[in-house]
Amino acid sequence: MNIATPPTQVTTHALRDAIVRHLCYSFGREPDYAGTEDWRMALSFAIRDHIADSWFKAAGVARREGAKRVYYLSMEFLIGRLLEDGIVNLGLVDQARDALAALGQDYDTVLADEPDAALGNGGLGRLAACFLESLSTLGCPAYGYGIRYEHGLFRQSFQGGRQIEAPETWLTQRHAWEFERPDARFHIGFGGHVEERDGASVWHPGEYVDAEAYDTPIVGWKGRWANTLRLWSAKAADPFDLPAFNRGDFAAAAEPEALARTISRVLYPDDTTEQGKELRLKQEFFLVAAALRDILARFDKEHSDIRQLPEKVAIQLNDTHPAVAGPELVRILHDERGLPFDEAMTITRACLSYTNHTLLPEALESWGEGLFGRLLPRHLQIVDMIDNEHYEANPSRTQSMRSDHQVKMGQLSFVMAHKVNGVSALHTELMKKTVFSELHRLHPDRIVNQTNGVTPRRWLLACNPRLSSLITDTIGEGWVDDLERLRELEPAIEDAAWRERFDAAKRANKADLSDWMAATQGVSVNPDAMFDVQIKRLHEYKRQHLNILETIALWQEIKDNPNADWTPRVVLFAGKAAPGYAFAKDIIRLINDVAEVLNADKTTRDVLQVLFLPNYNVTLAERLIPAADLSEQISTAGKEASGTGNMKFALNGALTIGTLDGANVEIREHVGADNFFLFGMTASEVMERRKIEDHAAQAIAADPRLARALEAVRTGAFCPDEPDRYAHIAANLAGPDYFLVASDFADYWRASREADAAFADPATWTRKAALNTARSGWFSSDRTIRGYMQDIWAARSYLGQ
Ligand code: GPV
Repeated sequence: MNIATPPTQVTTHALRDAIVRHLCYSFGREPDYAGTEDWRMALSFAIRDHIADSWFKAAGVARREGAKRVYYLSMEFLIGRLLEDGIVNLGLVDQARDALAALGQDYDTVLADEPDAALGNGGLGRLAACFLESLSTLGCPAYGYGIRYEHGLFRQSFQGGRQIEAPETWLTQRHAWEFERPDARFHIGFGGHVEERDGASVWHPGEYVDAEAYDTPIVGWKGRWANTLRLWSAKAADPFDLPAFNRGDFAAAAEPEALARTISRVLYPDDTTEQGKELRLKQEFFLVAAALRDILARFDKEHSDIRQLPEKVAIQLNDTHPAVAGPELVRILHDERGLPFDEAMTITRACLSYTNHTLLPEALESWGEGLFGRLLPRHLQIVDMIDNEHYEANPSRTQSMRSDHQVKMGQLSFVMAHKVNGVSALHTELMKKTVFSELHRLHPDRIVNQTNGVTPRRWLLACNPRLSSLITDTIGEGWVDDLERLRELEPAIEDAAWRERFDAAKRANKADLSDWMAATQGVSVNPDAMFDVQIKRLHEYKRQHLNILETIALWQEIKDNPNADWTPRVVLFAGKAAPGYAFAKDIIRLINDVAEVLNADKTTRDVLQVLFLPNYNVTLAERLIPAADLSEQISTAGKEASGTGNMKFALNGALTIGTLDGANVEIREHVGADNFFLFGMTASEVMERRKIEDHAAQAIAADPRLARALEAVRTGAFCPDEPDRYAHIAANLAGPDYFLVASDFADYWRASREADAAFADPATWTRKAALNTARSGWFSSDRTIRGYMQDIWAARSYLGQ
């Protein structure tokens, strides 16, 4: 193996030989008998060898330099496929394509064989994956810590328009990227009791489960650095009950293994809603305890004074899910290592920081003290000590972490962190004014903003090769790891010939998507229509129902006047609803029913089509985003912490129709108000509007279009066999309408018609679209990670060391 070759200089020839060698000797298949999966695995291993070289080198540098490491603790890593990511980052696209062709294999077919690893629900998990890639691109020594779920996010299909959930089984297809680490294995305790001995407390857990590590290398741009994603798998501490087996009770003999494994069995299919299950708290502690043991073992190998921990270790809590890291680290430092409590607190706080990802009250985690104390008796005592210490100086306890017999994880995280960040400018300001107002008054320097970002390697270079080549032809390839250089495109945008090339790239992406939809969904759409796309988790605050209502109203208006000059539109949706979220699932079904009626309507279908694509995941996003013209970012203002899909669309030259919510605000500032279709109430107008008791009724009375669309929903125009199927949705929108769909409808309609008019003028539209690409460079996760490194972690880059 030529491990000395810099990865970017590997020849087609060498890569072909490596593929064949792995096919034969890693997988025991001769080329003539190999199937697509064999070729995919062999190519993956050939690529992985080069990633491993970068990885060893990076780890060596970090060890030699005694580097500070960043540890990103997250219950979710939505990494998607990794093969193309590796090939693109190593600069081996041409070589891989040619090597496979020489072996009689098609590159795209082989890449498409890889399962999409969905160890996350949505934005929060995808952000963690983008961050790992940027940490590697920037050469910042880092580990992601998470759980190796056997089943990731469920697979979605539709039956009669209804969402059907099936278990996802990414591990049953062979997975090329992980290395099992039997030597990195820890006993994790739960339950039991606390013994007081000579003024010290000792936790005696009542049961143990083992955490075993699996490592996946995450390579950065040009293979200059690679970090580790370390996922923990639960195994029985004492796997096999031999006496039971010898008695012939085989089920009892296997039980310890089965029970232990339930901890890493499934990802909770929850997105920003509270999950009050004991197993979830067990999962959270399992991740935290294993990660901290691992972090301290690495620290102890390199350093002798535990007081240096904050100089060498930065731990980021991705939302409150890993918040028990606070009390657990205090427990280790105080109970196990004998530091005074105050000092244990100081060190812990200097290591920890916390990212908040939502203000939705139902999504702020809290645990009943009964459950918490049963599972983690010593931690409950420590939480009370932390709470008392923190509030000694402050008699008001309105934002205490211990009220109503609950443990409030947001408050706990805030108190245990030296920095707390929001994920967009608006969200951070709202954190200061609402959920954390009192804590912010006490600690005015603690809250900082780090607006989210996305990795341009996956979300432009890899997913949109046509646009990427045009950009590189125009300004060179420096933009890939210096995304603000996309600004250098602006002069070219004034050139009509260049705009034609930009247009051709988008048109070809749309044609590819149409072909794919025809082949997989049996629906053919007009690739010259505006592709209007809303893809994200289903949630009332994200307002997919606002979009479908507006689509219904448009359909009604086209029917009234079929010969008018309508701008053709294809309205595309994709996204999963939490299995227990009945209202969100009904919205999916409504959209599917509407699609069926509209797509069959001969008078309107040439200008308006609707499609809900099943099983939204990272791979589908990579297909849809490069082909989008219009990006729907229409959440109720104040509810979407940031959004990251919004950034991916703008970067790929889609125009946003959106509210002043989350990062939309900053996107609009960057791309320019002229290149963004703004509508709707602001966050403060939303709060005022809710005070009007009959706000929905007023809005409906004032807008005949809205009234008519709602009436169609209420009376079953899209489900004549069961006319009252959606009466409850119509009633909700006419009644409480907490998310203010009715109140924002008229302005949304107006903005949508402006988008139609702009799209009807291709020269203007292309200019706006290209300006979105040129001005979205700030939304690179490289910029975000630099912000965390400077303002939160005090971490540095070791590139070139
Ligand atoms: I809390 N988010 C998520 O995907 N899952 C969660 O459990 C929680 C938050 C999302 C927010 O909803 C998005 O606005 C945000 O862009 C994303 O986290 C990343 O910050």
